[in-house]
Parts: sequence; structure tokens; C-alpha cells
Amino acid sequence: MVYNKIVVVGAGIVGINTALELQRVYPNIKITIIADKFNSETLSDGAAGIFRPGTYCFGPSFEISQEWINDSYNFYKSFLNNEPCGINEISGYMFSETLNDTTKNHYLEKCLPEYRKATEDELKLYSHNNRIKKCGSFFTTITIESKLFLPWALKKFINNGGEIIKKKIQSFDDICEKFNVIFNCSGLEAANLCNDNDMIPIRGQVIRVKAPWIDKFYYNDMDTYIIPSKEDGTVVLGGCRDFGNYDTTIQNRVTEQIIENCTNLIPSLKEAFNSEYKIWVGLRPYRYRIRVEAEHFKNAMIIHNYGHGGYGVTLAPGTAKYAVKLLCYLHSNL
Ligand SMILES: Cc1cc2nc3c(=O)[nH]c(=O)nc-3n(C[C@H](O)[C@H](O)[C@H](O)COP(=O)(O)OP(=O)(O)OC[C@H]3O[C@@H](n4cnc5c(N)ncnc54)[C@H](O)[C@@H]3O)c2cc1C
Ligand SMILES: *[C@@H]1O[C@H](CO)[C@@H](O)[C@H](O)[C@H]1NC(C)=O
Ligand SMILES: *[C@@H]1O[C@H](CO)[C@@H](O)[C@H](O)[C@H]1NC(C)=O
Ligand SMILES: *[C@@H]1O[C@H](CO)[C@@H](O)[C@H](O)[C@H]1NC(C)=O
Ligand SMILES: CC(=O)N[C@H]1CO[C@H](CO)[C@@H](O)[C@@H]1O
Repeated sequence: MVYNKIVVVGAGIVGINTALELQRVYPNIKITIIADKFNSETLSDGAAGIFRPGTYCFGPSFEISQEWINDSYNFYKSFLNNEPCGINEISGYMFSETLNDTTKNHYLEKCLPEYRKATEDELKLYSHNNRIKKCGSFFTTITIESKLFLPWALKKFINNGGEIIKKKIQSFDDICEKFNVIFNCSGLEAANLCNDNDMIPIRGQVIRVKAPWIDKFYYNDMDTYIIPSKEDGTVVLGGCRDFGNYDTTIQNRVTEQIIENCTNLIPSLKEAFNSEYKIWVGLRPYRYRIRVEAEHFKNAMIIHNYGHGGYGVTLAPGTAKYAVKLLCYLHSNL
């Protein structure tokens, strides 16, 4: 069996990165993407896109999780000040009002150029309205704005000779005759496509509003965050994390809490609400471990790459590289 008829199912941030990595490693093989949703129709489109992984172990080990993060960071960094694809450098703070230091991130500490504790003066500066910041960290990272990155990457994929097919597949049976390698980057839909009961939505809701004077990101306890876009002067305000909640309608109570929590953190945001704002809801495709593994399926090989939860933009290039390596091992063992 020569594994050379390759399809990627999914055109979110994970699918698109996987497809680009395949073209890089196999420049002479035509790669196909099949997806029912592209660009602005995907979940990935709505993400603020900050490069910041969770601190738990989401890969097979902490070491491999760190490898995914390093690979992703180096991939995105290579586009800084280079091509206009929505990737920018950004600095900011994570604060906590409790004494437990929840603002440390051992993964980022190892890969970012600047990562330090916030000083006493900085903590004081951001302690308003009796909300005392007890600890914090300051770091410089990257934002990847999917609204720009996805269409740019898709165009690059097509210019490299890639083929796209817009349709929904009901089962891998539909495509395993035409293709002998299937990369399964179907996000939350993997729950149905792979009968994977470990897939759980984590409901998120964010507000996007114009506030071009905000030039740093800010996090506080209870999932409060403010992430500016360097592309269009808007900020993304969040948020919430409701495990197991499939409700994609807007919850007004959550909107009010986000506005309250974010304006407490950065009072100048109050002014932003004099103009229009947009509310967006997305279901993060969470799995206790991101699934990147190969599996025989009839005459084909399926290489799964899904379950990135709240960190898909951050981790996609790293897990894509790892997934494509699994195919390389198969080839080298033929
Ligand atoms: C409010 C919010 C904020 C976020 N902010 C960040 C952030 O700042 N940083 C970060 O790293 N992450 C963030 N995330 C998480 C990030 O959005 C996800 O981890 C990421 O988008 C998952 O990408 P994906 O490619 O797996 O899924 P998707 O974007 O959902 O793509 C899935 C693809 O699979 C296709 N597909 C599925 N089933 C089928 C089928 N049967 N047939 C054909 N095609 C199919 C779909 O059409 C689609 O193209 C955020 C999420 C939310 C909700
Ligand atoms: C990640 O990068 C850091 C900094 O370059 C390095 O010290 C570390 O060994 C790398 N870890 C892995 C697993 O690649
Ligand atoms: C702080 O940590 C202690 C133990 O490590 C835990 O019992 C407590 O609930 C934590 N408090 C907060 C506010 O997270
Ligand atoms: C806002 O903060 C309160 C506590 O101050 C918290 O209970 C709530 O979950 C937060 N809401 C959102 C949407 O972040
Ligand atoms: C639709 C389909 O064929 N899905 C397969 C994906 O992988 C799982 C195993 O993880 C299979 O059980 C499914 O049949």
C-alpha cells in the first residue's frame, strides 16, 4: 500500500495547518481538503486567537505538549513583519485577585522572548474599584487572527496546487475508496463522525467592540479577558467556559457579566460601549487529551487531529506537524 491519496477533513485552523504542513513535506502529492464549512463559517473564525495554551497536559506527555507549543510558536513567529496574514506581536498581563498564583504558565515561560512576574507597581496600577490584584505575570506573545489567517492560508494552499471540496461527509466510508490517508480534523463534529464520547463542548461567549486605544491584552480571574486586534482596532471581551453546554444562542446575563467584569478590569472600556458591539458564541471542541493518532480504517489510514478545546489556534501548527510525522513513520516502515 502506498499512502499517497491524501485528504484532510476540516478547514478550521487545525485542518488548514495540517494541509499546509502536508504540502510542505510532500510537495509532489496533490492534497485535498473536504469540509462543509470554510473561513468565516468555522468555529476558528471567531477565536480571539491569542497564543496562550492552558497549563495542563493536553498531549501524550508534558514534553510532547511543550514540543507542540514550541513548534507552533516558531511557525507563527516566522510570519511576523513578513506576510500580511493577521499575525502580530502583543504584550499584556494576566492578573489574579487571589493569592494562588494562577497566572503562571510553565509552557510559555519556556518559549516566549519575554515572560516575567508583574511588579508591585504594575499590580497597584491595575487595582481599581477595590479589586486588588494580588499577583500577575507580564509577557509578549502573538495573536493569530483567524479572520485573516484562514483565507490567506486557504489561498496559499490552492496556489500550491491543493484542491478543495465543499461538502459534508456522513461517514469516512464516503471517502475511504478515493483516498487512502484521511486526516480527521473535524473539531467538535468528531463526536459524531468518530463516535467519540470524550468530545465535550465548552461554551464560550465573547463581545467584539471598537476600542483602538487598548494596545495590551489583559486576563483576570473567572475567565475575564480583553484581547485587542492590531488589525482593526476592535477588542474581544470574554468570557465564559460552560462544560457540556451546546447552547449557541446569546445569553444576556453572560453579556452583562462580561461587560461588568471587563470594565472593572479596564475602566476606559466603558466608553467603547457608546458604539455598536457584536456578540458571538462558540463551542470549543474539548477532549481531555487532544487526539493525534493513526488508526487503520478498511483500506485507508485515518490520522486523527482533533479535540483542541480552547487552544486550537495556539496548538494547530504543532499538532499538524506531529500528525504529518505519523504519516512519515508509516512511509518509512513500508
Ligand atoms: C470564545 C472562544 C474564544 C477562543 N479563543 C481562542 C484563542 O484566543 N486562542 C486559541 O488558541 N484558541 C481559541 N479558541 C479555541 C479555538 O477556536 C478552537 O480550538 C479551534 O477553532 C478548533 O479548530 P478546529 O479546526 O478543530 O475546528 P473548526 O474550526 O470547528 O473546524 C472544523 C472543520 O471540520 C469540518 N467538518 C466537521 N465535520 C465535517 C463533516 N462531517 N464533513 C465535512 N467537514 C466537516 C468543518 O466544516 C470545519 O471546516 C477559542 C474558542 C472560543 C469558543
Ligand atoms: C522548547 O523551547 C525551549 C526554548 O527554546 C527549549 O528550552 C525547550 O527544550 C524546548 N522543548 C521542547 C520539548 O521542544
Ligand atoms: C487556593 O489554593 C488552595 C490549595 O492549594 C485551595 O484550597 C483554594 O481553594 C485555592 N483558592 C482559590 C481562590 O482558588
Ligand atoms: C464575572 O465575575 C464574577 C465574579 O466576580 C463571576 O462569578 C462571573 O463568572 C464572571 N462572569 C463572566 C462572564 O466572566
Ligand atoms: C465516520 C467514521 O468512519 N468514523 C470513524 C472514526 O474513527 C473512529 C475510531 O476512533 C471509528 O470508530 C469511526 O468509525
